[in-house]
Amino acid sequence: MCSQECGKLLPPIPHFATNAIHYAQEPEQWNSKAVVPPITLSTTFKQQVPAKDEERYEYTRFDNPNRRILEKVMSALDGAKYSLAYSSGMAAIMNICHLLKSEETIICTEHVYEGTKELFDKMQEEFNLKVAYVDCTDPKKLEEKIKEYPSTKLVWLESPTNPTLKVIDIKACAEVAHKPREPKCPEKHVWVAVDNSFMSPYFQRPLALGADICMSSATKYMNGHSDVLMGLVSVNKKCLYERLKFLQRTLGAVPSPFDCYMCNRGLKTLHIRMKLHFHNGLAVAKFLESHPCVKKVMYPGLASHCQCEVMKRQCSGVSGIVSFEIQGEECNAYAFLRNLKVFTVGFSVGGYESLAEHPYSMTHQNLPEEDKKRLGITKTLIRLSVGLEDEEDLLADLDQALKAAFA
Ligand code: P1T
Repeated sequence: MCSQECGKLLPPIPHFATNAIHYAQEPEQWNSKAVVPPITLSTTFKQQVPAKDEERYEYTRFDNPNRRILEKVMSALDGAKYSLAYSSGMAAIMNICHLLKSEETIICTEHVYEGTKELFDKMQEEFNLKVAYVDCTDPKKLEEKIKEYPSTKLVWLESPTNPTLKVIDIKACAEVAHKPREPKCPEKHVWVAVDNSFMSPYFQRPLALGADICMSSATKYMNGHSDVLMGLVSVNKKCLYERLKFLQRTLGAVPSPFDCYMCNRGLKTLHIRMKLHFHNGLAVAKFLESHPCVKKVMYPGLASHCQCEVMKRQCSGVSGIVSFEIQGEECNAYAFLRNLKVFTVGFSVGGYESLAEHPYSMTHQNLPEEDKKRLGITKTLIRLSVGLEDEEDLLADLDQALKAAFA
């Protein structure tokens, strides 16, 4: 079979690289005139007068120079008014959960990172929030769920989803969630949050598509070097920002100045890394689609992906995450993973290095068996995070491991 690409995607976002490199980082703002923002490790800052001043630094949990730079850069990249940084992607999600009051409902797309589901389920069990799951690849199903749960306050989307790379029409879901409901009052407004971790703002900007909250595990593409754990959230509404800012300060799950420095450094090359992740990801997806040891390839950059039309409407590229079903059984999947040499078997995605994992027994191991079955997380499913190595080395490694898996 000859693999086809999905076709023309959105044009690149103007000024993205210039903003990543320069926005809010003019050397004139610090005494040294350093071109690279200096790292400020101090946890406390001298106060000239003991009065409140929003612009001044007081205590590093509240704000610090490296976090402020990173948050400003991130808001420029996400096309947002405000951004906030957290000590991990999960910490960011936890802060968003705290926007809800007890008895309010989160409607979450059923294809979702397992850590997110575990957190939502715990919030339901112990904090009296309601959680309902639905297949948001069909906005009509989301609409029905919102009607079923009049206390809906948050719709949680992830696109593409982890690990089967389903694509959700963010604009259509946001329109459904934002339909006026009776009684008409601001309290009834449903917030739409999108986990953008698998795309980065270089390829997808959820706020421009109508979402209220864009969340990213910056541990992935944003930092891009597999050496920082971080979460980032962007919003446009001041009321949301103020509530999140309060939670960021009081829950205190904030990143260190050093990690902010590192992530900001990673952002400088995000645009070039994403182009190469796309190039290598597409090459791997096409190669796998034509390989006799592979049953099915899931990659939103291929014409065979059933939501590739949505992808073309909402993205300017596709990342390096490719999932596929190997022929045979679990033992063949294990043998494939054991024989990889350039790809490393490990959790996470989005680093410069290629990784491979077995969602059934790794990232999604705690999902009940019936959920795994319904969501297509089979024993023969493999997820790849295609890195920045040479294309021919990646293809050769996959080829030899696939052959060895059936030898
Ligand atoms: O690991 P952390 O920075 O806390 O981010 C959590 C998270 C949130 N959202 C998505 C879509 C994710 O994939 C993750 C983390 N995922 C992995 C570690 C993984 O291997 O899939």
